[in-house]
Amino acid sequence: MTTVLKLGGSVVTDKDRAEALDGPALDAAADAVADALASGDTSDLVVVHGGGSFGHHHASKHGVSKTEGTDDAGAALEIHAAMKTLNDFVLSRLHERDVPAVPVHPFSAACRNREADLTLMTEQVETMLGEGFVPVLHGDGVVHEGKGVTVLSGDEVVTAVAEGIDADRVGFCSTVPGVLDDEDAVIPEIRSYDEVVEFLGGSDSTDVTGGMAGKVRALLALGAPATIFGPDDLRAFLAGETPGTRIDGG
Ligand code: IP8
Repeated sequence: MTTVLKLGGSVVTDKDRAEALDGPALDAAADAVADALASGDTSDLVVVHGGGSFGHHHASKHGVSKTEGTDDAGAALEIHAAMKTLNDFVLSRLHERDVPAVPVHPFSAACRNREADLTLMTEQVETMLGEGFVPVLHGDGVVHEGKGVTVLSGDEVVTAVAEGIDADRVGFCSTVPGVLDDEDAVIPEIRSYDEVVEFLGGSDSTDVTGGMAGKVRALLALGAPATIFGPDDLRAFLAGETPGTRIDGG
């Protein structure tokens, strides 16, 4: 059973301060991952983390987004370096708990064409899993035909890696406990975008920030069932449960 787990950037960093971790939240997530692997509840696990106060700070400083690129290698390197720093923190918290985590930096394994279609190499991820490692990927900069370097969100990495390795389950640990309706109650299951369009702002709403609408649309198109849940439900997800909102486009 192959699982892809996204740790939201807002979960593991302090978004109000540049390059600041949320240490207790990252420790709690690393504890949950280590316990799930030690108990055998989870076996083949890929972790992806977002940018939080690391990547986004540098990307906005240089005016770089998913659609606006830079051809300044120094700016691209600054964004990438910030994400590598966060990746190092995530890896070291996992290693402290004997999780055999290894890095995969999408900057060097991905590209976008002129139509913004993403290609992410995943053979190395499969080989790492086969060797018993836990690959840890992240949102990053990505070279983009005609635009230099643009932002690659952790959400895009999740869908690309899940498709590439044919994952069985996908989980998004986010700051909210799931997709919420207009009374802030968690919607337990979403099978089509039409069911939730009234809560997510319309099927043509733009999503440049990795918001919930874009996330739901991408997950409905994914082959594997996905779950969006809050940090308190991470252990339940890793134990095989489907807390929060289950998204399955069939
Ligand atoms: O936090 C963004 O990843 P996200 C990565 O998943 C960068 O949107 C470089 C800002």
